Amino acid sequence: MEFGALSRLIVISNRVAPAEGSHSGAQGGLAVALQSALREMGGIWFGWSGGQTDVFTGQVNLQRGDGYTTATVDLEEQDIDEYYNGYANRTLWPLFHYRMDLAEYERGFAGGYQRVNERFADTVRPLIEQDDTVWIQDYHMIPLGQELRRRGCANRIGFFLHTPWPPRRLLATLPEANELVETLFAYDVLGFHTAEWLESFCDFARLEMGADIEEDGDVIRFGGRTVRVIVCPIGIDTAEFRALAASDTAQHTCRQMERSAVGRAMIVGVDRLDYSKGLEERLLGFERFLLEHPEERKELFLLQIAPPSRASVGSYQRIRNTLEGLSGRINGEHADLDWVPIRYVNQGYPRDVLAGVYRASRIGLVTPLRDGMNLVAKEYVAAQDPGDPGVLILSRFAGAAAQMQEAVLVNPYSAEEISDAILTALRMPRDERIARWRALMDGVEREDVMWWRKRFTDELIAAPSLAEVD
Ligand code: GDG
Repeated sequence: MEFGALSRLIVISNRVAPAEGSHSGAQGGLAVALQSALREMGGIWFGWSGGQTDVFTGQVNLQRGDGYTTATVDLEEQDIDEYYNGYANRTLWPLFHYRMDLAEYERGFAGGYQRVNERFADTVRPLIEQDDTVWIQDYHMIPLGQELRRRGCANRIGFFLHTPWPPRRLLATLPEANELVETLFAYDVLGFHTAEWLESFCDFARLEMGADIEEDGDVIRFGGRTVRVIVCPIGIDTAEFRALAASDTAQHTCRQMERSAVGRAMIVGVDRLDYSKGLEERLLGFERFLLEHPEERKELFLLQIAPPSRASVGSYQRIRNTLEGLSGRINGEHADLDWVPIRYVNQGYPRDVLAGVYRASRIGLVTPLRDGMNLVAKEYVAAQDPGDPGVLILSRFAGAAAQMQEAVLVNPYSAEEISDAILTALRMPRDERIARWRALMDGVEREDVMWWRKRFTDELIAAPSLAEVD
């Protein structure tokens, strides 16, 4: 079904991409996809400005741009501490990535999260018109749908989770797990990247809360509400990324990297500096390769790009220190006069430079311990030279692995598997590299980010609205 002529789209997420002056090459695929949906349907993108105010007033900063409007609001310092740095980044993010050891359970965080979601609901509710379709993004905003319902919003409201959904026994450790999951029944459609995350959600709903699940598993009933659950894997803007990889900057970067590699094979990793990305295990797996294959070791090196993220959270400061120590130790122990095994870089680069780096790399090493999807794996594939592509090594615990079975799949906790996979990739004949890449690229092209947002919005628009049901 195509978008209804009258239906505008209201996208709500923690942060908002600017409506004006934005160049699609400068930002991620998600922003590009949501912008294109907003331009097609018209509408509003609402979220936190990233800014702070002394006293929350709910005053919205509206910016009209090319086809849609952004609406942002400032938060108080306590809101930012409890909602963003607290519940979102210290509680839900680690828990949803199976890291109970890092998850902090504090009532203050849970209270702040709820308060900010109520504040968002108060602020955005007056902007929503009767026929609008509302699409809420990610774990920062789980209760927002329910808060909108409490404020009389009978519109179609969908929720998409960009992270994994944890197994039910893990989620049950969260003190307010049931209340939080209950709020998800305010939505009409819930989207997950993989069948595994969706099944974990259904397990919790059924076994911990007594929800009814229809036989084919895609409709759940609880507390008088019926919710449709769908697997809807996000993709990248493949056409855009291919164009980036063919740009002058990318080609220049590619040549520069090849020159600096002096005939050695480059392995690349690109990740936000986050403990979920398996960076420590990756470096140890790479070191294992150096130890197990002394004859090959000076034939390759690892470039790890890891721009810092969420630096005010202690667990992120710790992982940064650990990686600095580990990369320093490995380089100290293995480097030679003319060779350093790891180039560890803590800064971000423009996307066209990244595309050139991907293309110059013989191996893309993507080994998260747990990841909702992982877009770097898809970007790596999209940037390759079809006649001489590199090899993707991918964690079986990334959501992307469900779609990317032709990658060399590894268990990222096993240094031995990472080491074996590097050897397999290095020795892979060109024919096999091309065959695997072609199969991966077909998927990356078919299920791109436009496909993703259309799949979700089509489901949402097809859902019976509360206004129709009542
Ligand atoms: C969440 C979920 C899910 C990285 N370094 C630079 C840079 N990046 C870009 C990459 C990629 C993006 O950041 C990272 O995307 P991922 O998907 O790998 O990971 P998260 O940030 O954790 O995203 C994830 C995603 O949401 C979407 O649903 O796939 O599972 O965790 O696009 O290229 N970009 C630039 N310079 C860098 O140095 N410009």
